[in-house]
Amino acid sequence: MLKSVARTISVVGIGCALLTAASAAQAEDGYDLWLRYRPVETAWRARYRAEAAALVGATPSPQLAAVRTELQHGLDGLLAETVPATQSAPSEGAVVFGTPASSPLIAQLNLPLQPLGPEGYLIRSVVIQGRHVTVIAANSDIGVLYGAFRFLRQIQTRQPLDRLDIADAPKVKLRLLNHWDNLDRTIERGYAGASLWDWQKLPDYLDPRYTDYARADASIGINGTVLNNVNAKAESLTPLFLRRAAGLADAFRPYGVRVYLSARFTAPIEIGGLKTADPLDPQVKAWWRAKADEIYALIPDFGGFVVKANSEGEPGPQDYHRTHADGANALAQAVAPHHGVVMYRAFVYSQDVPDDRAKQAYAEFKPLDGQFDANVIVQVKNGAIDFQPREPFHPLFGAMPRTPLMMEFQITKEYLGFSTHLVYLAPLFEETLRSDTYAKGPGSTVAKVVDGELDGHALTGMAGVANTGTDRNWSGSIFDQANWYAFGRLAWDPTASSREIAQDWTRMTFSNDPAFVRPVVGMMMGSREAAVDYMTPLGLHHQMARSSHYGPGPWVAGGPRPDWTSVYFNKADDKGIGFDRTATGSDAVAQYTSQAVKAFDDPANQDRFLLWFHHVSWDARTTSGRTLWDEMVARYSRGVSETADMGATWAGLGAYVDPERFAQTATFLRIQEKEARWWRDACIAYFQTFSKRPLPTGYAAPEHPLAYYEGLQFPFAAGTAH
Ligand code: BDP
Repeated sequence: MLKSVARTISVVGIGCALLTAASAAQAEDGYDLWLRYRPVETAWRARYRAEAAALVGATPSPQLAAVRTELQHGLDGLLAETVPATQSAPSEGAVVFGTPASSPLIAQLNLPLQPLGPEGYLIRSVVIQGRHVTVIAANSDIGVLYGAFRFLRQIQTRQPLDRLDIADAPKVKLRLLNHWDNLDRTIERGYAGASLWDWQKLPDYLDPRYTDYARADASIGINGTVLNNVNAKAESLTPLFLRRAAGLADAFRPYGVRVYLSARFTAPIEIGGLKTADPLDPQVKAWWRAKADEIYALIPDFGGFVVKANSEGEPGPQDYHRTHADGANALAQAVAPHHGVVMYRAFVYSQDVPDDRAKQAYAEFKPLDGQFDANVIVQVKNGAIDFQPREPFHPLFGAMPRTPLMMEFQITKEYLGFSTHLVYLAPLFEETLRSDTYAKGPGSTVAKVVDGELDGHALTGMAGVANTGTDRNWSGSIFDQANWYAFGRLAWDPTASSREIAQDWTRMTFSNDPAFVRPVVGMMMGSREAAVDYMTPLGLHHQMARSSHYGPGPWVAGGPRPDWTSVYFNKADDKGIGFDRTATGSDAVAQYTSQAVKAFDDPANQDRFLLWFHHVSWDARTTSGRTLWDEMVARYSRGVSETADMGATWAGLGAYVDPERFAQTATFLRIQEKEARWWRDACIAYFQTFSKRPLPTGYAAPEHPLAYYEGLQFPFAAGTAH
């Protein structure tokens, strides 16, 4: 038997050598994401074939069937042969998967699974009946699935399979994508095509892409998806759309991805025929309860609601003189009998409060600490303004110890160049998560607030505003896939390293060759700082064009409200630039602990947040020794040259990448360089009207006069409602 397997291996081996050579030249469109499963190099193949020689595991549930399918598909692709599969008999080198309930082999091993909880897994090299095998074991079928993806990653990143002993479990409970998808399939702030959800054909037609979406999510540990825009339409809660959502839930269930919906606060009026949506009105409460019952009848594992209320014109409890807690609790009580949750967003700032916008969420939510029901989690953006290239952590983190707070990051790059700029977001996520709130002394990081450790919360979560769409490559560009990937990995473990995640992603997405991995990871790791430099250096923020948010607009003024303008945030005048948020200004700093404020002003951080917290005179010296004006020009220019460097690095890597992905990335990098220059030139031209200082020697003047930049218009820009 062994002999004949060996013979097959060598025959397939020759075939595959040819196949590998051919596939290097073959175009790829990015559809496979980081789950490419292309054959490993010959040197690894023999090794892996011996260590993953067979698949053993029963498939009594759809989840375990998904495990089997994924392992089969993955191993067949990576090892370039059909790996034999059986239900039970362990052969030498087999991969045995399952739970103690589904696999007698695993049950008899008495593995230490208990501490791994409902979603953790164990991958271990063991001997069963005298044979060396690898077990992928967990308490639940979904845990086994996560373990299977982890096992495949081991091969995809060329790690050894012998002597494995990996135990892992997620640190965060709700790991969700938030889709800002509208029911007409447009996507608010979406840059990767139309919505994946083909509502018209649902629930009868389940596009196979739904399965691939759920596979991708599960491969990085994402366990929930909010299907519709936070600017929700009440219609998403009508029977028609609920049936359609149930179709999606069916498609995602084998992969452990639960469906959630954004709820419009006035749905009881708009689709329920009530006269009010007052959360304390008994009829309103009853309406939400009945609605929840109706949803759970269709989607038994429905996760719950996301609510954007009294924010940017959306209705909410304050319309009825009730608090956010009243609003959240009314919905929470409706889903509580079904174990659902309410994720209530803290992204609020009022038209009527003439206070610094950065202060308003804290002002509204902090007094409500302790007033939310147990199944409410308050969803807080990483910073107090809005997903800017750089913001200090949101002051609510650490400030509401009696309320579970979840993180909201934005994966789609609304403020970071849409899909044509290569900006790897994990360093931004990591910077926020590692920030110290000092709420309970040093080490009270945002990550510890989010994973519940700091205040002992069991309900924990992290949401990422999704960047997916119908583009073949899912995310608008190949490198934007890395942001989806990194979000999942950080939601699983908020202390993970952005660099290590980049390494894994690069290896899985392109190549394991160190001559490729090293420069690409270098590019990725520097890319966010480059974007900060060419868009909003030194703590500037909210300087983009009005409404579309495409390109620079530091001159944006007027319009419906001051805090939707750029001048409100840059406060440029003859004396200097920046928002004074100290005690002499808006005093937003008072919302942070004094140690955190000290850290913001630390020389190491000062340049990062200088103009976020201070109005600084043009001639003030920065930490570099240059004047502020000279430093700004230097930063903008550095951002441009860093994008040019990325283009040059990529240009030298053609040998490692298929032509299609290589060429698209090269073109996007050229767009990025052009747009970085646009940002630099437009901002310098505008701010120079205040600084009235020449550019330091050696720095080129903006290509066009200011009026040119101010006059640029981009009607029908992507991601904007028309
Ligand atoms: C802003 C977006 C807007 C969203 C809003 C939100 O520009 O389209 O509706 O955030 O998060 O970043 O609610």
